[in-house]
Amino acid sequence: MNQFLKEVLSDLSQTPKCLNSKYFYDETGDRIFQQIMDCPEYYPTNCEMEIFRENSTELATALKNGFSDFDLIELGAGDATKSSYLLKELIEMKADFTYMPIDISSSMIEYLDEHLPQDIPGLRVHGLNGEYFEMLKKANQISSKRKVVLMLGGNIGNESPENAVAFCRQIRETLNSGDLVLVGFDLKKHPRTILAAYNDAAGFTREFNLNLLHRINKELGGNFNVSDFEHYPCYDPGSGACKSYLISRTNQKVYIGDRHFEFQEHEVIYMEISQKYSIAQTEEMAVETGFKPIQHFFDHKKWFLDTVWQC
Ligand code: AVI
Repeated sequence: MNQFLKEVLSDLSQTPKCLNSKYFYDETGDRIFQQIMDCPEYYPTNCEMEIFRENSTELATALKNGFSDFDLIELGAGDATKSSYLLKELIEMKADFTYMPIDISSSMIEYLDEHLPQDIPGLRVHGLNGEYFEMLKKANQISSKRKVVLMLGGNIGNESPENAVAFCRQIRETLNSGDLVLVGFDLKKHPRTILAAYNDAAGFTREFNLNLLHRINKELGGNFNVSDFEHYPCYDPGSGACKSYLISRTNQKVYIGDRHFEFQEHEVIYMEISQKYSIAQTEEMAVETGFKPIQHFFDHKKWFLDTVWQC
């Protein structure tokens, strides 16, 4: 049984039912996520872009940190738009480094391997296609140079705070004393600003969530009647958890292959968490997971934080 099917069957057997937001990103999901990033309410991408655009020299200096040579690893590099600012700056500084983007998408890695050295002459790229921890291990086998690891986009927010701590600990275990990481956190701000970002007027976030039901229908032989589910985002300013749910509009039975799942009217499927942090909470997380927070970079509204941690 494939991993996607296994997880979906197990997640829909939980109380409350849930699905894993890592499965949002099929081809349609990627396209919808691009629309979310372009919509006026969704601020995190623009904030982090501003940090990279406006602070590229300071960022490059902080990450180079006097190393003569190092490997710059990016977890979930995507098309590397943000990191390109940093890569250009490091090349201008004549830093001796290899950029190692890690991504689950093989076409993205092929694209980066081919295009980045053309766009940024002098850049050495060694793309790694696969799961984060497996590829981090591989990066350590390929080279024993100092490591600088980028974890951008606020992706860490898509883990519960407990899982985020476990994730950082696991990253720390793959690194050596003195290595650096740069982590992007979406910060707590006015609750209405946050809720609006996950409840955009054009309905892209709703489509993003519902697309996972379409994906289950297409790939796993499901028969979700997608219009029988309503998207319900909410933000708890106390805990900083922004969560999205799909709510069954009616009593219904859904088949996935030969398994079926009963839904009561108003029953939920918990879809995604986008956890928001205070600056102090990010610092506590660093210390709790074996890092030392070294330097903070903010956008001008202080809505997003890219923070440098040292092992
Ligand atoms: C990828 N990740 C950081 C996005 C977020 O903000 O949690 C995913 C997303 N979900 C809904 N809108 C965007």
